[in-house]
Amino acid sequence: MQKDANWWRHAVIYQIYPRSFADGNGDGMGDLKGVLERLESLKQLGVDAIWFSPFYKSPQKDAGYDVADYTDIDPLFGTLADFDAVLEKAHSLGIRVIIDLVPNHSSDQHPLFQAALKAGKGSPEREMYHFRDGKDANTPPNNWPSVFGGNAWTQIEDGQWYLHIFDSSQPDFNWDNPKVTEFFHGVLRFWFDRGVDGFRVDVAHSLVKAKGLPDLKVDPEEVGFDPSAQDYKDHPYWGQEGVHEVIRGFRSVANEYEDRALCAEAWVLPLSNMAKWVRPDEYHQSFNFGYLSTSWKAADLKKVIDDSLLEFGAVGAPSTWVLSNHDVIRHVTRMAYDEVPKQGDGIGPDYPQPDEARGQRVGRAATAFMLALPGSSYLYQGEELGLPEHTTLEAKFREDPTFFRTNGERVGRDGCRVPIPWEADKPAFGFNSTGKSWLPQPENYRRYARSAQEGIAGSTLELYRQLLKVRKQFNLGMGKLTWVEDLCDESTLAFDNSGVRVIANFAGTVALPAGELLATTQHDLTIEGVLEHDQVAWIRL
Ligand code: TEU
Repeated sequence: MQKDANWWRHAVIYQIYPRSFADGNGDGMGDLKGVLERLESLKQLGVDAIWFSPFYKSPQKDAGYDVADYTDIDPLFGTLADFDAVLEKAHSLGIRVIIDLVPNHSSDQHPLFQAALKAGKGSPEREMYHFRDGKDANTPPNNWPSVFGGNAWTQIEDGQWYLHIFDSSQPDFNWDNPKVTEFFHGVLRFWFDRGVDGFRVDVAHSLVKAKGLPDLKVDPEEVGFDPSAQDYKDHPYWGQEGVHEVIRGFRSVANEYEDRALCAEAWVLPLSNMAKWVRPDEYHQSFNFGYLSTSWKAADLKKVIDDSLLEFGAVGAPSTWVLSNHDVIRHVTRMAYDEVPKQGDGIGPDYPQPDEARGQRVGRAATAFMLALPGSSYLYQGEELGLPEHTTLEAKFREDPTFFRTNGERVGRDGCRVPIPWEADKPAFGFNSTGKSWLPQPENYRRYARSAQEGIAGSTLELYRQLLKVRKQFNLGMGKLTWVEDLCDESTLAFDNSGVRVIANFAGTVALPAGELLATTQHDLTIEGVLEHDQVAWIRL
């Protein structure tokens, strides 16, 4: 791997969701062998790094975000040797690898939690987690809700309760206990020593809880998880000041090694708050969820980009940009609607179905716009195919704990996690050779298969390849954005970055300025032509 201490400042990072990328052993569940076989395709796509969602030993109650052993691979996905092989091959292809750290909670099957259960009330083992007596025999210690629905406390046999901000199978660690810090520094070193290039840190904003675990002052039923509805200054577990000390600890471990990077998954708003997470001695990057949540509207996009560059720039950090991941409705489907369900709620067969053509058009434009922005971008597996959400998944296939904890009221996130299609005419669309698939693939995935797009001018796959190629050629990730104010109004946005002019049209048509057409979402567009609505063009200045 070439040395580059700044790789994370400009990298395009591709998220692999191991359950659904490629299945090497044919059991219907993706695995590391499958990843190894398909790595070349990511090289051809032109990404700089991969982020792996969890592949650790886990009972899979929350698709692997319930870790029972932080330093071993679940047999579902393979072995440590399989991981080493993936890492080696990725590095030989010039692709860096970051993995997921889940420090807010473990699985209830983790030996530390099992020991805590056994050791009993008041023991040092229980101090690794948050065990408390209830307000009375049947009332939990406070009113905190679980992100997945219901209460954040579960009572055990001896009457005590334990805290879980997510599922009851995911007890929260007690980050006031130095033993927890020590444990996770060990985990970081284990993987850094093995050669990983960094970590994406799960729910990075929730690790530290307010002293005494006070009640939420707002109605938990109402605000639940929505970050925009919460007052962070006063919130007892999202973005507590003490969490920054924990982050500095992670950073000092990363600094023991060369060229490593840490990215925070912190759903905190406003952006000025999020920027605190990427101060020079904290995380290198943080997902820009403000950007993800912004709809395809010229004025809103301009504002969120300006705010991001300003706020992250003020602390010397690059901005990141992201449109899709394994927790949100895929962006080509989100953008097919005027109104979409709340983050995490998902779309089921009873919800109005998306306008697929609109979603494709706007979604491709949104990506072409994003990939020209300076900073680092995240892509979610399948989006390079324009893959839509599975919006008609039947209840019997659902696995997301959100579905079960809300009695199906919120269908949850399974629709964006369906195995991706590789070959249109193969079983399971080439996900494996047996045709098994842990979630059924909808029939329209055939059209989106990689084989149906490879070498086809105007396909989404070829669009992504071209965008990534030009982005690299002009080093857009390290560039500087300047708005072309004369071309910016309520229906058009234009900016220059490193000798490339990017024009996005939101309504009507717009004439293109002179210059070589480097990339465009509008197939067959020529420089003499006009850019239609919801299309983007990159032009050499
Ligand atoms: O997600 C953190 C998080 O709080 C949300 O994205 C959440 O998934 C969503 O709001 C549910 O409605 C991270 C992981 O990305 C997610 O997959 C895990 O389920 C969660 O942490 C718990 O580990």
